[in-house]
Amino acid sequence: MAVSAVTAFAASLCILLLTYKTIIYPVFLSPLSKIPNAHWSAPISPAWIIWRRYRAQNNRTIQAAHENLGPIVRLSPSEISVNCVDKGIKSIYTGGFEKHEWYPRVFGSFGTVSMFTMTSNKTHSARKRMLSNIYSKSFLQSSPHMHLISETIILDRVLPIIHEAVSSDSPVDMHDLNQGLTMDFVSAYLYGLANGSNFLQDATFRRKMLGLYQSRKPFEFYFQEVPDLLSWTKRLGLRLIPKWCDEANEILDAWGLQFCDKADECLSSTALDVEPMVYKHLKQSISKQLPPKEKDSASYTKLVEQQRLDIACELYDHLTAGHETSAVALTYLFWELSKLPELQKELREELLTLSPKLTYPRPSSSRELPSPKSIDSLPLLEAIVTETLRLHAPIPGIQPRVTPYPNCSLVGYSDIPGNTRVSAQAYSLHRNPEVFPDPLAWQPKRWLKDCNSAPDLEERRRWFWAFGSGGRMCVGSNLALQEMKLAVAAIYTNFKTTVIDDENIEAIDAYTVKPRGEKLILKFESAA
Ligand code: HEM
Ligand SMILES: *[C@@H]1O[C@H](CO)[C@@H](O)[C@H](O)[C@H]1NC(C)=O
Ligand SMILES: *[C@@H]1O[C@H](CO)[C@@H](O)[C@H](O)[C@H]1NC(C)=O
Ligand SMILES: CC(=O)N[C@H]1CO[C@H](CO)[C@@H](O)[C@@H]1O
Ligand SMILES: CC(=O)N[C@H]1CO[C@H](CO)[C@@H](O)[C@@H]1O
Repeated sequence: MAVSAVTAFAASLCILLLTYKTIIYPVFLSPLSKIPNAHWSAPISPAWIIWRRYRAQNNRTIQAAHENLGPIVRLSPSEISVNCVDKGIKSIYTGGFEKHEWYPRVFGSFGTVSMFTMTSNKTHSARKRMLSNIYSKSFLQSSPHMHLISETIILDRVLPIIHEAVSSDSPVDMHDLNQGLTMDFVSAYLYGLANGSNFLQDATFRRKMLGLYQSRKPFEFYFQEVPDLLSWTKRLGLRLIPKWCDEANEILDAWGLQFCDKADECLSSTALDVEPMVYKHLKQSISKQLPPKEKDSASYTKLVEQQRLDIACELYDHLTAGHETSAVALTYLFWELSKLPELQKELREELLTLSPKLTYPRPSSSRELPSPKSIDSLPLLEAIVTETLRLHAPIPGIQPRVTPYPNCSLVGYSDIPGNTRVSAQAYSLHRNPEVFPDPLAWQPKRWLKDCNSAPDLEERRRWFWAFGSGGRMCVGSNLALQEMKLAVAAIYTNFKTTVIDDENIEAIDAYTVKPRGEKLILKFESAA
């Protein structure tokens, strides 16, 4: 009798405690309980938002929540989303909140982490210091390597391909071509032009590798959002990720490592077409961390091998981050422009002010291109690129961080506990109608200085988040902008475009996007 009373008491105490911990505290007492719930179940379970993400509806779900409930919403017991600059992305991203584990879970490679996937602030800054200089705007604009890469890719690869399509009256799959263009650009800068990719001229290899790369995308969800489910099913001998995904990973890793090993053989070269800029720079900085070589060199050799993988992982990440995002941006830029012949004409007038002009075939045997600086300062071109990155941000989705200990304040809510997952998304920041009137319309001229619509240009720039912000902001933004502007300038100096087939052009809902149809078929005509 006494014993069962004690048991019953203990059991009810347990139930009470459990109820307190899983319902009463998160729903009524947690500081997070004051934040509007994106769904009634958000305070007690992450199931709702996980389900939305599984259905590939992350961006629209979060967008709808902010539209209905304002600049801060609660998505799950310990996840919130913000959609404002002051007290929002400024506190989180400029404030240096660390990255969530979400990144290394899905974007790791070679069993190690890159600058992009590192969560810790400290290790990240050490790596970023090694790399930011060679990706800075002034460095890239005056780099003789970039100069040669630009000349080669534009004059020997891109323009001849389009010129040929015009002569034979053939349509061009611009999305396919863009991926070749951006891969060739970034790989040439990473590993040297001679040992970089030549996707533009090798369509078969290009389609094979890009196919492998894209094939794994539908499975990112499992790594990102339900890693425990992955490890449990693995223990039970079940496969959520098909075997061919692992095989694709192996082929891509081997490809990335091969680039590095080839670059390593060319370390002593200073020839402009061979010297592997990023590879060399990173290798030099990282090997400074090696201890002096000792007689018993087993551990030394192990360290050297680890560094080989660290470098391969870092550069593989630049290769993938670098080609996919810029290619998608170019695809949407060509799509929007192809619907507006008048704007193409205006752009061409601006491009013809460049000196020398980017006309093709080259008037004489000259291969000189206009300086990157002069291309960069064309206002309409700048506006067209910026507006494309606003409306069609290549990374429109969440960039998850964790709140610092012991607590912090966001959007007027204080005492937000440490280790709360928090994110913002470009998709929503870029659709605020108070900052971007008529947000769904592609209107490059909203970025021009003499465009007087309120709020002012400075405010619009503050809300522009295509490259993120703060310490973890995109390191490749200057490279991306320089290559994109050059490609657009070279093409619209010479050609007019119209859409032939843009079926399923709308973006998939993912961290990095692409058109659902994975194509954009354009007709090119000579502009002259
Ligand atoms: C239009 C083109 C591009 C867009 C829209 C873009 C966008 C972004 C964004 C939003 C982030 C922050 C991601 C996050 O915190 O979740 C990022 C980071 C990064 N991007 Fe880009 N990117 C572009 C091109 C490139 C290129 C060409 C490279 C190649 C070098 C590159 C390399 C990186 C790296 C290494 C990071 C991690 C930086 C860090 O954590 O410090 N990106 N990018
Ligand atoms: C991360 O670094 C930034 C500076 O880059 C700093 O302001 C911030 O406090 C750091 N955050 C943490 C959690 O250490
Ligand atoms: C939040 O942190 C401050 C110290 O920065 C501390 O004084 C305060 O008690 C904390 N609030 C809660 C609810 O833990
Ligand atoms: C990347 C992207 O924009 N994905 C989707 C976000 O949600 C809207 C609907 O709200 C879709 O139209 C987009 O395709
Ligand atoms: C494997 C490979 O293609 N390596 C090349 C890298 O670039 C140098 C310089 O042109 C060549 O000599 C190598 O053959």
